[in-house]
Amino acid sequence: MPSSRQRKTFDLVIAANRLPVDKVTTETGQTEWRRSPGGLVTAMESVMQSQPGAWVGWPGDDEEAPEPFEQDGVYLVPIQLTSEEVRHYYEGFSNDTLWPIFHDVIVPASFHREWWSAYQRVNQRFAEAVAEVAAPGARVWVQDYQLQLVPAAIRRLRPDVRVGWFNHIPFPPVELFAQLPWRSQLLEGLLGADFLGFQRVADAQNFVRSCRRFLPVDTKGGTVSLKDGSGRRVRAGAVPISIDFKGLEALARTPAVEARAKEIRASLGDPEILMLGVDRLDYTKGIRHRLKAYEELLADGRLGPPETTLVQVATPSRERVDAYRQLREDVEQTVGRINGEQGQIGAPAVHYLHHSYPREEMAALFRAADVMLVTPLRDGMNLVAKEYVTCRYDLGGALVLSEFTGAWHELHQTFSCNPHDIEGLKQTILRAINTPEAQKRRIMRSLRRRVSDHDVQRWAARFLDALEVAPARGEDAS
Ligand code: ADQ
Repeated sequence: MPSSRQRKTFDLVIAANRLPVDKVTTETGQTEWRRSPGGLVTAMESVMQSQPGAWVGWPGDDEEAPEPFEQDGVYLVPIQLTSEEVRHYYEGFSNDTLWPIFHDVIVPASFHREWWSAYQRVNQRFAEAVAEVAAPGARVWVQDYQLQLVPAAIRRLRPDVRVGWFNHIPFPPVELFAQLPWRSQLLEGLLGADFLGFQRVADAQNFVRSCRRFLPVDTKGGTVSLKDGSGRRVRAGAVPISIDFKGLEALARTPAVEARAKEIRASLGDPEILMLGVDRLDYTKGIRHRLKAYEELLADGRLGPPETTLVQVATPSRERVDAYRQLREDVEQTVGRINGEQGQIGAPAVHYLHHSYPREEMAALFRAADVMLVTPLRDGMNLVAKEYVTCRYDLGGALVLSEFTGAWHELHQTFSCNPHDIEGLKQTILRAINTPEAQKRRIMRSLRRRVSDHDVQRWAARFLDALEVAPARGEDAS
């Protein structure tokens, strides 16, 4: 309800772990907020053009959060977290409990009751902030696994609003979800929503199966009917996320990006085959498997520098979580070994870059690469795959894509791989190199058609449409 501070209210409210801005300190020591360039921000821009909206999120540090402020037409509502909450809610429960369980337990999950307490507390804080800025009957769109208790908490505070939730990561099979000591509470939290969106049909099905197994509900297709006397029905469905196809393609076509792509190839010694990997440094992304396959191809003499080289860009990520520190050590050791054994003076076998880059540089890298290696062991979608094909308006290049990504379900005409099968992955890489150009161009054309028809603007519109038509109280959902 509106507070005594008379906050503004909005018909559309986004709640996401992070605000869509980063805090930067200028040369004069002043604090400024700069728009962070994620896909979600672009998607929301398209929605918020027609109506103003609010965005509730964490500014990304443990400093005192500022009062709500407006930037680029969006009303930003910062949620303050203490350093202990950052450790327990964010690094702990979100990234060391939920993330592994939702990604096939590639590394073991840690369970700590104090992390769970912090998760509950922070989720409640998000819900209260949403309740304050939502206009009567507003649509609230909650994002991702960090905020699974928010839908029910909002419903308790504001039964008049319509709540949607979108899961950017996979939803695990019942057998893995079952490990969570707080599985029922998480499901109950989600069932506060009217519509729950997932990347794949299989993710929505996994969610519905978990509801059936752990809660007293009825399910039919993608609809969960609550038996708590409310008569509520909640709908779960697949709405795969995408990217800003037009915006990125336009950037890739600029002369500056074209020139930079040529410059990159030249500075790598104009190799015949430039392979590229671009990932957050995360154990889900299959970087170790990719490097192993590449190392074996070099050792077998099937590939080698200077004719072939691999650029691996690995964005720093979650460096205070042990599994991520370990991964970084492993990857850097492997890169060192490959270069030590297979590199030549002036021609390393792997160029490893542990940095974040501006969008222009990423587009230039995509334009430069002959083979894009996207080999996750599990990934909700993987936007890098879609970005690569978007930048290849020349129909050049080849995408090697893991079956375990959401993207594969849309782009399966590509060079598919199972990254656990190192021998198979090696063969797929060679196939991506050796397939005749005409055939590769046909493949690239069909991949691009898919992404251009299903861009991020369409994703946001589809989600909001699904939220609109999701069954209301007591309605027949079949
Ligand atoms: P992520 O796991 O972060 O996202 P991804 O979908 O690949 O994975 O998105 C990463 C984004 O970061 C891409 O836009 C990419 O271009 C960018 N990026 C990567 N390295 C970069 C670098 N060094 N410099 C600059 N930019 C870089 C989660 C889920 C995914 C899901 C998305 C969206 O894990 O499965 O696709 O959310 O829902």
